[in-house]
Amino acid sequence: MGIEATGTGEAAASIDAGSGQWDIARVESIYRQPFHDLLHRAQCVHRQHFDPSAVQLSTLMNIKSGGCPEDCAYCPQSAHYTTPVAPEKMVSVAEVHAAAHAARAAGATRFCMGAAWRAPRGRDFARALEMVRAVRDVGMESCATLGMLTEEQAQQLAAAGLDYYNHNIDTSAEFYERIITTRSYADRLRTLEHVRSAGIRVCCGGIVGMGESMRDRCAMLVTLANLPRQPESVPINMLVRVAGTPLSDSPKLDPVDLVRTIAVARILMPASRVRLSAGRSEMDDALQALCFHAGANSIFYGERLLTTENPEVKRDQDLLDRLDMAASR
Ligand code: SAM
Ligand code: DTB
Ligand code: SF4
Repeated sequence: MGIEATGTGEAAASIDAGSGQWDIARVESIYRQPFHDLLHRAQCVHRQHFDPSAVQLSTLMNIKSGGCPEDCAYCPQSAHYTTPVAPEKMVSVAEVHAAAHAARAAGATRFCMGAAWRAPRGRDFARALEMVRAVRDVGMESCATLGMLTEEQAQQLAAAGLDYYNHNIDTSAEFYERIITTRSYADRLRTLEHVRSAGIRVCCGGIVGMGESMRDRCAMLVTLANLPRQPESVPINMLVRVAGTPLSDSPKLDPVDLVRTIAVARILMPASRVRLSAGRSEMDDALQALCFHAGANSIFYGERLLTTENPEVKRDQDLLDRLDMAASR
């Protein structure tokens, strides 16, 4: 049984130009305000831009698993670490087509393809372009996350009809250097510029629970909110601690900090889809409900993320039903 998209759920949401108005000290004071004041404010902002019962559903597919040359300390797909993930060949266009069909039948509206690449190259990139066309043929919104892009590659993806490109800044510029050494924060921002100038919508967020400070979380949200145009989608991932990665023993994040981070994201980026992303398998229903109340209005939907578990479709349908939430684009 699928979830039916209402298609009417949202108020006319226009994405704010990132006006550069946010600074870290001000955002820290928002983050730190009394919990119920913060949630009230986030819920008010949410209702000015969205139907609070509407949720956008994205399904992920890993089109190239493992063996990545980057050293992201959180990632089980990095070739630098010995993890349960084995490198595999890129999947076929037919497999993508079939998976997109199944995702649409289950109620998802967006199909997101992830590849464990530093950057796409040659024939692999040509195949990724075909995959974008295949997803469009199925009638879903398409999203891809393939690593760094040149200006030309972004334009080719746009020409293939790509709707969204996911490229996360992950954390603050300061903390980033402790998490990834094989590329810079500036590299990340450059790809985002290429995506924007090609006319593709931006999906950009980060990870909480990596041992970052409250200030790092706020600084990350300030960077996102002050982009020349705010990202249309903002995934907030809670670290999935995978054996063999340098962050496998990170202390568990206080769930209150996850909720605060989502509320602040909602306040700073009122018209963006804030996605409660990785880590939901470890969250109970009450915590997820609180995250929706704080302004999250999108999830990854389907039994797998890229290499790790996500809640079963039936469990999500049941939770959304009980919260009177329905799917919308
Ligand atoms: N290789 C491309 C890149 O890094 O841009 C695309 C795929 S990469 C796996 C996409 C995003 O997944 C990362 O930017 C990170 O935010 C998130 N991610 C990866 N491993 C994670 C983990 N263990 N827990 C939470 N999020 C994770
Ligand atoms: C994003 O922000 N989260 C997704 C998607 N964009 C590509 C990936 C989460 C990955 C979690 C770990 C894994 O399954 O490998
Ligand atoms: Fe590679 Fe992306 Fe994983 Fe980093 S997050 S190791 S770039 S797949």
